[in-house]
Amino acid sequence: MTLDDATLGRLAEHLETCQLQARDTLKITDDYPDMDWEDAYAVQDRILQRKLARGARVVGLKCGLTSRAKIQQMGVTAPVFGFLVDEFAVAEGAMVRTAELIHPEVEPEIAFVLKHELRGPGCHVGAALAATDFVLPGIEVIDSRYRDFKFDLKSVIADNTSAARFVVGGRALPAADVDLRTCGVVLEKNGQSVALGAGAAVLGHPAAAVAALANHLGRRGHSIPAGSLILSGGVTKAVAVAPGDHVCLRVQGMGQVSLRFN
Ligand code: 0L1
Ligand code: MG
Repeated sequence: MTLDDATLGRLAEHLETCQLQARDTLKITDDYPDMDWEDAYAVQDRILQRKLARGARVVGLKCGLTSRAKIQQMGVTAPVFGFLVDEFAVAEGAMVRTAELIHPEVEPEIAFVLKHELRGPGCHVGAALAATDFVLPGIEVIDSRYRDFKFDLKSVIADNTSAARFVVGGRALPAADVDLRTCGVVLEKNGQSVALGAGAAVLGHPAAAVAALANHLGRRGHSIPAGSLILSGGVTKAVAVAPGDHVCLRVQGMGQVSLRFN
């Protein structure tokens, strides 16, 4: 750690205020170039503590930057992990208010719900699948608090990996009933297909992202609790949305889930 407690708290307050007020900012490493990975996750933890203190509930976890498309789009090198709280959750087919967001983009994801706790290090695809109760389609709405989505990995980790809204829905399937590597994913905006992919785009198998999350938490003395919902990361690049847009994600064998924006 290179940052003291007061600085971590100040950065968390700054980034969370930007999120709540839909205001953008410059990346925080501009002012704190020596910030390390621990500092970055510590800022994220403090944002979570602020939300919990106001009565928020953790409803899940997320993996980000887990596909080549996303890594290339953002010019970064490694997966990142964040939290999902109830204020981010949107009902299937519901309206998302873009006035509450800075520059929202949507990502097609495969969501996992665990029936058993998953604890790393040492987790692999098999362990993640064995711990999975079911999988279902999910759309994540990301909204980096950084101006023009210009950031580095540490800044984006501190900003809770751009988490803003998400929806899950469609048809929940036992993981054993679907080949998550070859299942096709089609993201439509206003009735036109705008991004296509297959599950294998996510680290070779979306369950590998869940295992990576368990290993990340395990290194910090935590685990993924039974019952957790996990977004495994965008299968394709993210797609910008604007008021009036309707977005629908279809995942092979798992039906569809949609969102509208006003
Ligand atoms: O969920 C994600 O893949 C996003 C991670 C953060 C980077 C971004 O804002 O694109
Ligand atoms: Mg995502």
